Amino acid sequence: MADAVRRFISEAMADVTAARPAKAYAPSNIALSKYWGKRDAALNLPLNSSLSISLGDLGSHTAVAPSVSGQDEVLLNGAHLDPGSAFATRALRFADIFRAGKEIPLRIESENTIPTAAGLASSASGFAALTKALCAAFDLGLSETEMSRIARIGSGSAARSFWHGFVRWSKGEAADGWDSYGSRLNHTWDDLRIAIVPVNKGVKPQSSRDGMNHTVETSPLFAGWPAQAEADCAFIEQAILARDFAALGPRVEANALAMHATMIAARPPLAYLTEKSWNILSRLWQARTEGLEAYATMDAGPNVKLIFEARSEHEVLAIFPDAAVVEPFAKLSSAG
Ligand code: 2P0
Repeated sequence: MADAVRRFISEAMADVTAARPAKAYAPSNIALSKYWGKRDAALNLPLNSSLSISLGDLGSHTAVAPSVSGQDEVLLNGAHLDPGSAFATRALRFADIFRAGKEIPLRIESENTIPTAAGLASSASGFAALTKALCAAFDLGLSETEMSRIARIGSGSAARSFWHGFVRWSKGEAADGWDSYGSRLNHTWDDLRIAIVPVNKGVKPQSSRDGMNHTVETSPLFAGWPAQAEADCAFIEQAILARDFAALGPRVEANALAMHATMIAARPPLAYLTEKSWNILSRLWQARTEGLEAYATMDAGPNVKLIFEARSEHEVLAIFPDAAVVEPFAKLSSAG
């Protein structure tokens, strides 16, 4: 039997027989409190809640249109993909949740303004933008909450990419995942900055999905993770509401390092962080002993992201001149 989300979509799609051209944008997001581990792999239901900051203009633009060739077509960053490739298969399988056996050939075209698969969460913005574009192409008129719940099935972190600013993805309790979706924190922090310190723009050796499952199955340190992550998420939300950077920064970094510790303890070990990543962390920790107030977070890839306030930007760039600084609350240009 279909799960609750699939039943919901099939009811919304009941009278739909064709797509119209539609475009959508979704920002990428960086988790300040991480999602790592699933309680249901098919529905992408997490073992713990997570909280992210969206990256404004850095994200995915996705267009969906009827395919004139009559065959499904998937393009990524301007290139036609083999329909059997991993990315195309995942995108088309996701579109099938909407089409549910109906003959509606689609052309799906996605452009990332961030490097794909380098641990900068392009699957999050990609599935969020694809969900928005499919909902518009089929004229479903769904809310962001409803779309977040659907996008989660494509990629868990996509549940957090429907809003700018801070977003909390509550893990939910229901077995069918109905209460597991993202919601925006009604709180801005104009001075907050994220810097991406590039280590490697290439494709990572192991997908976060495989890495997550391997860690849950084999890491003796994983048992302590879900409760700690839940506590970190609540603490980080409070620090944001209080706009208390001295509380926020250290907990963001500790949460990321605890996640990486669960991976390093997996058997065999899983290490997304490379020697360059650790060198960046060493330089950061040294600078902190000299007064810098910046903290690091790392995802399923080697790049290091720094979080700090505007007053530290000059100092951060002096130490990491190749860092790309993002202003999450700046007025957005094309992002919409
Ligand atoms: C996060 N990551 O919270 C965590 C931190 C990576 C490390 O969400 O299997 O691509 O598609 O649900 O969403 C990356 O995992 O995994 C991720 P799936 P996803 O941002």
